Amino acid sequence: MTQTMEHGTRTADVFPVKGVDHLQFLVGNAKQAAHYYSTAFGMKLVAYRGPEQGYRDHAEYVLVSGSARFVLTGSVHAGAPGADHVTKHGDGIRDIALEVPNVDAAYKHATGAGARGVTEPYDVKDEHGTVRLAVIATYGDTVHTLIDRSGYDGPFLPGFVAREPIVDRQPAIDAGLAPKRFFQAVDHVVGNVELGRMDEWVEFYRRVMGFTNMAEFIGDDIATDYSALMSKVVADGTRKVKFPLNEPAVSQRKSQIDEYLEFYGGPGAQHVAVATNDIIGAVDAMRQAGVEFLKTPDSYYDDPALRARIGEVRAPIEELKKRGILVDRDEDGYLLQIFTAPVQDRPTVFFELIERHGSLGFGKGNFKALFEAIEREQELRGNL
Ligand code: TYF
Ligand code: FE
Repeated sequence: MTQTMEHGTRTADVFPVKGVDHLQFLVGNAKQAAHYYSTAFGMKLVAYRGPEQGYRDHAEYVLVSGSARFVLTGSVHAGAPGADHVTKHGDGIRDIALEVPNVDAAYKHATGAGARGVTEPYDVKDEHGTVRLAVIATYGDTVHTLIDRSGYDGPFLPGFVAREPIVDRQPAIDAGLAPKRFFQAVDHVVGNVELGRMDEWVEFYRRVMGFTNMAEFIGDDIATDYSALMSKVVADGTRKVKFPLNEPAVSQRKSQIDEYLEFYGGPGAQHVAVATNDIIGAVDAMRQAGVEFLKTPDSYYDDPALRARIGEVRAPIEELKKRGILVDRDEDGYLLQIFTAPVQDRPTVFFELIERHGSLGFGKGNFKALFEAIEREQELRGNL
């Protein structure tokens, strides 16, 4: 097979990926986090492993919503591996695991292209079959586990046991207020890296995974005007896996990315966008369950330029305005999006709900309104 590695050329097949397999959150209290993602995010607990399974160090809860899978890992004793990650970063995302068709080939390509290998390919087995895994490092203390689960049909990974949902009734669903699932997939995962390092990480994903730059980016022009950040998006050839990468920009105000880097203690995953097909129902249900969303000022919706640009969308603007849902349109279609406040004590990880109608973008037209909303919160925290 010939591999084309020239800049800007799609590096066909050097690192095929099937999608994001799961996101692993290392947290201070996985039992309570599992409750939060069940009740507030409408996710379903499906698998567990812990001391009861002879797994001595951690309790791990696997929650799903459609194809989105979160693994919440907490230490069950002092000095367990990973406990230092929580001490340093607070609750955060350690692993953005990717499902690949061939772990050995992916690991060999990645490490050959300069990625740091964390764990060489190995098998784990139980009565449900065999899974092959390997781990490579990315920005900060974040890693990508590479997984081939084609030989396995159990609840998550060998060693995990099936678990019943924590809550079997969702009040908002019963009341007809919310969709059965608030979201069904991970749309993108954003990384924050240090000042001046964004292009290196874009290059890392190009070299290591054959990912290419998507057109959407936040450059110098936007950065100096209001965003205080720069951003580029890399994606695999199928556009299933999308990783925007942010770095702080030098500006008069302290960048929201600097705030993250300071409070997280270095680079890490900043936000997870989850794809929904009912953003209105999802926001209502999540808000009712106590999730805080960023406030969008009424002026956003009353701006005639915005109204003209976005045209007709599937819900009346009044319905979006009531909830603070943002709209953006490009040549391919439109999208609806909204952002939560940080979901832990530190101003670090947050979520985005995104409902796409054709648009493959990230809400470029909303950057100004969004970053102003983020900065208002940053100011309230005394970090601007
Ligand atoms: O993923 C994105 O690019 C959008 C916009 O700190 C965005 O969700 C970019 C940077 C940021 C917050 C949101
Ligand atoms: Fe996003």
